[in-house]
Amino acid sequence: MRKGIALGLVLLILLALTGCTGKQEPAGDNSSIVVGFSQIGSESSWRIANTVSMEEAAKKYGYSLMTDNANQKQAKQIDAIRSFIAYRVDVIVFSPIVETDWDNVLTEAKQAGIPVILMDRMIDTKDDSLYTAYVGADFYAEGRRAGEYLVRKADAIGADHLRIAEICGTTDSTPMRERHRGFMDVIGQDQERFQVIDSMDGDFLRTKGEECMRELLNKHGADGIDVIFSHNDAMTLGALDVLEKENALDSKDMIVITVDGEKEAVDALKAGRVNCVVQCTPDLGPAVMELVGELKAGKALLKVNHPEEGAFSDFDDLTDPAVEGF
Ligand code: GYE
Repeated sequence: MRKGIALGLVLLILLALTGCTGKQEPAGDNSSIVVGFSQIGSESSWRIANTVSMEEAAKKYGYSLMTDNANQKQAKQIDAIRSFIAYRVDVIVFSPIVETDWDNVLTEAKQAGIPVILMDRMIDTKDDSLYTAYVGADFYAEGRRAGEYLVRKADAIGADHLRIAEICGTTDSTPMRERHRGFMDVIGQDQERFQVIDSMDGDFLRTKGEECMRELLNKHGADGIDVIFSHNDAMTLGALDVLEKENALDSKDMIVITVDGEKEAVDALKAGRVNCVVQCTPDLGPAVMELVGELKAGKALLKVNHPEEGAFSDFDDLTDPAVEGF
């Protein structure tokens, strides 16, 4: 009997200490809500700005954020998610580097009762219950915007045959697949006029963008390329470095289309080195933390949450202060 009372007391003290009394968190102090965040890496300015957005938003909402940087390795992301499960975080947020092979670890999270929010990229799964919500860009729409710009540009300059070199993001990642698909769905309507002569994997890295551009110049020569469609600014800036170093643009006009909208790329647009910047916002932190709050309040979440985005190009008034990068 005395043993039972003692045990009850210990339990009560533990509940009081851990705050697990089933009551709502006191307003203004959310620090007991732990968000485990697995980030892909630091491959681009986009990624770095995205990490900052997550950290600042978590701070604003008062949540404790546990961040792990996977340095571009899926295995490291899986390890991080497993350690968040072991730690029993309240919510797992992660940006899947590629779309495939997440079912096992996400089933473990589900069995542990920990909700998962996908941030930035999607997964390929037959079981949608493995994630609670997705916050990220509509990459297909971004690809279409790139294609629509090219059609408009071709009309404006009266081009009837354009040879396109595509520098792609990480193979099997959502932005790579969907930007390509959206772009092709627009330009593929007119295969006589728009010919994709090469598609290379630049892994969203500036250094790989340089490598791809060198290879493209070796294979086709500057004269054989009319358009570069690059899936992110980092690779575009790397490609431009090579083109300019090789003086490849002296006698040749290339149409350069890029995605993201970081400051250096928007400055390159203003300077006439780039023709079109399709925007992709890295500032996803506030929307993610808002969803964490809704989850904790027991609300049902909207499954897919896209930010609003657009594009800047040489058809716009580039002195407009609204034309700026992140
Ligand atoms: O475009 C690129 C980054 O997933 C949207 O990843 C993101 C992409 C972004 O490395 O710069």
